[in-house]
Amino acid sequence: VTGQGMLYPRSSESRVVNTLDGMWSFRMDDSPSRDQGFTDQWWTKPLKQTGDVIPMAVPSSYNDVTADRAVRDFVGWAWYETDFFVSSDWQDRVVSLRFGSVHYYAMVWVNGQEAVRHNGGHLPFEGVINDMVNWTSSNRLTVAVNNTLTPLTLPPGSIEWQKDTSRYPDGYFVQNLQMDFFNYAGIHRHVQIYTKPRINIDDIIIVTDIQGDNGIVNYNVTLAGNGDQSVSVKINVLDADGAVVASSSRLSDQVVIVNVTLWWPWTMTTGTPAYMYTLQVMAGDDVYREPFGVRTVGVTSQGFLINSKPFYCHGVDKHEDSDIRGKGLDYPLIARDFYMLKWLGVNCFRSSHYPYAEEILDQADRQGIVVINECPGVGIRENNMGPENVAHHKEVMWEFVRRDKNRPAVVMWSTANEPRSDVPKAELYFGEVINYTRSLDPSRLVTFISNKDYNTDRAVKFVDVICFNRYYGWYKDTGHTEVIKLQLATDIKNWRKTHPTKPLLMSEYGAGTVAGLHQEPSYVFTEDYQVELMSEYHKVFDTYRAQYFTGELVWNFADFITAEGVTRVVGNKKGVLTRQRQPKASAHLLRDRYHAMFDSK
Ligand code: GCB
Repeated sequence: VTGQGMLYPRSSESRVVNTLDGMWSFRMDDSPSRDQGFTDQWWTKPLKQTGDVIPMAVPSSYNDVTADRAVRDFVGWAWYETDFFVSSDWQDRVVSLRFGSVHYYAMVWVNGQEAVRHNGGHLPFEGVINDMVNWTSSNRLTVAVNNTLTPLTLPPGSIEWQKDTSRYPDGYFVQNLQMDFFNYAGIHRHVQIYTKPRINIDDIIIVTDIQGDNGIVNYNVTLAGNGDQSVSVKINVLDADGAVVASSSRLSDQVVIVNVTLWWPWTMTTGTPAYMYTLQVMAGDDVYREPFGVRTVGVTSQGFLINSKPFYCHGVDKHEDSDIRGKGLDYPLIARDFYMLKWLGVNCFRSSHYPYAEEILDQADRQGIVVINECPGVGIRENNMGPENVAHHKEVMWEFVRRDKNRPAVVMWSTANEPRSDVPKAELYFGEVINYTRSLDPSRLVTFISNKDYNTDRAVKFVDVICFNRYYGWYKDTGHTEVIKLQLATDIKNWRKTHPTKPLLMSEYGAGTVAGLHQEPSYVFTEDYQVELMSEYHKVFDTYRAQYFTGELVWNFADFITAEGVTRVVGNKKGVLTRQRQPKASAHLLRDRYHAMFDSK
């Protein structure tokens, strides 16, 4: 009755969506074995019978909600529990339990029976629970979450044991990270129960094209639960006012929107920004409405094309990160971030370093902000490039493309951030991952983010756009903004010489800045230094912008928290906004720059 699709749970006349968000019960398994929950089968009884439980917000990271360091820094299995009812009217329908994301490894039981498990954060998963639920009484939902990162997870990490008992307590270990952000954990996005008819719409793929004034919509609908039964099908394309502009009675077809309104990024002076259509699919008793935009993505040796027009990306790198909730989904925060993206004049962001919530991408689609969609492949080292790693990486790309394939805002997939792309293994690894991703979605571009040099990197030859991160005047030549121009220009020219057919995008540059610190002459960590450093980069961007340099992303949109360390001052302070999303001086610099770009395409 259910297939491989992962359509967003949307209510319709045939579908009901209930949320299980709220306060759940919570406990950590801090037993010496870290495995008591499995030995004692905690899912078979109410969690409070296994020991003390505390209240925990869902969705949220659990780390920063309490005042307890043991919760913040916990590594291992954390257990959650809640109760729910289902309507007895749903017995002859498919009842699914869906998680928007749980970080990292999740196991789910309903009334003590396993419903679903999932390997990896940031992406949705679901299970059909009809055979497990009580239709006339309460149901117990238990979720076990393990945040341990190992050489085989994505992102990879490792556990380091301290065996010297004269210096560390028995069984002491730490989680080592290969990434520069806090490993927030827990049930990060919505938990929903939704129902659909037995014969239902399982997946919808939409790929658009443009012919003159017309929009070409190629779509493919997959059904589940129909067996050999023939099902009546009606497909309508609705415009933004709900009027039918094209239709078909086939599951797979090409339809034409005459005089189409194209989807454009909001700051382009051409066209209507972010115009969205809806594919209304009616199959048997099921109805599903999938939003989409009509636009094309292309690339030449000179840069990006959207709807065959050059697109210069002036944007930011982001994180899902905020006070208290960590990586937990939060609507006020999403709204604020988009107001501030627009305030800054941003037309593009990268979902560094993992897939963001679907509710965030909805806003990108509807507000016309282009997304470079990055997978959780951050910090891949040579020992993370084995066959098992490749297989898991491909699985993650498959889940990621399945989730976001119909989003007009997404123009490029980023398969990794700053891997060891200078080792021979990287050639095999990224050749396979990048080509696989391209085969999953030939309608978009594919890349990874390199911090290696033009003459050492072995994987950029596979990408459509060379994206590179540099910290001239920060990690190197600290305090010396005077060398940035020369070093960056040399860098750009070298990339071009070795890869003359690939446009370039600066995917990170920035400086750590504690809001409120000022000094003249400037000094590292002051707002003045950040402004000065960024201005030097901008001069070089402007030299190459008319040529093959196709975009700039500043690191970072906002300050964010990291693991504790002596190079981080309560987290990474390279935001142009504070963690509370208030501007530093550099935000005004960027705003003036980006707004001036609106009309200079
Ligand atoms: C990078 C990483 C990013 C870090 C940043 C920094 O190159 O991609 O995750 O946070 O540098 O601030 O060091």
